[in-house]
Amino acid sequence: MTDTSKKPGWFKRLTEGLSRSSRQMTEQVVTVFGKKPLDQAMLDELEEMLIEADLGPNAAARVTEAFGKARFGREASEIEVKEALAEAIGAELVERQGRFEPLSGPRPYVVLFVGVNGSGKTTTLGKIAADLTGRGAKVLVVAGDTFRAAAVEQLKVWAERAGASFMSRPTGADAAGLAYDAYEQARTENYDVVLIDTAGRLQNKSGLMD
Ligand SMILES: Nc1nc2c(ncn2[C@@H]2O[C@H](COP(=O)(O)OP(=O)(O)O)[C@@H](O)[C@H]2O)c(=O)[nH]1
Ligand SMILES: [Mg+2]
Repeated sequence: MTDTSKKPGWFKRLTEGLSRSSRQMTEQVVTVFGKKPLDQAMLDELEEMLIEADLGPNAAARVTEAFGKARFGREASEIEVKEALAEAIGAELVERQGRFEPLSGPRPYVVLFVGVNGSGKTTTLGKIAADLTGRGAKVLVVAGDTFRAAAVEQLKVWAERAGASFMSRPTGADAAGLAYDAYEQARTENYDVVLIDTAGRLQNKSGLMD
């Protein structure tokens, strides 16, 4: 078992950090846009803010354009600014929304989380696990990031919070073997979903991806 005394602190810091960054961002946007008619300089500033908030330059440009289209030359109240920005960001996400229906179709449904370090694999896995167990699914969370001990601990916290089962191996163990065994176990024990975390890698590193 992990040292449970550490968990609330870690989780609290995480959620506080997340809400702090989105709050700062919103306050910044409202300060810049709430007071006068929207002009190009303000749009440039918005684009910069979005890039600083890690949106990616292309997405930032698209969101800024959509926001500008709706608001250019107009003064807006704080609530209107927030709504217009939320709408522009929402539209950006809808386009990329894939069909993710793990609870319909054959079981177990297996999801492998891949991507660059720090892109949010483990956190997203935790959120999805919580959503699925909340809907009554039997979920197995697998620590396929066998590279770092801390990665295993981080995922274990998420699994416990979600009420999901958890499977891991000692640091350095073969990740593919673990994934295979997890799948076998999920089949025998009638799990609905298997969520497999992996160590970070760039998508173009085909050796690592394989
Ligand atoms: N603002 C924000 N931060 C996030 C989100 N998801 C993850 N993070 C943070 O990004 C960092 C890396 O997340 P993690 O899930 O460990 O990424 P991984 O390396 O891909 O597993 C952590 O500090 C997370 O708290 C998100 O949706 N929004
Ligand atoms: Mg991770």
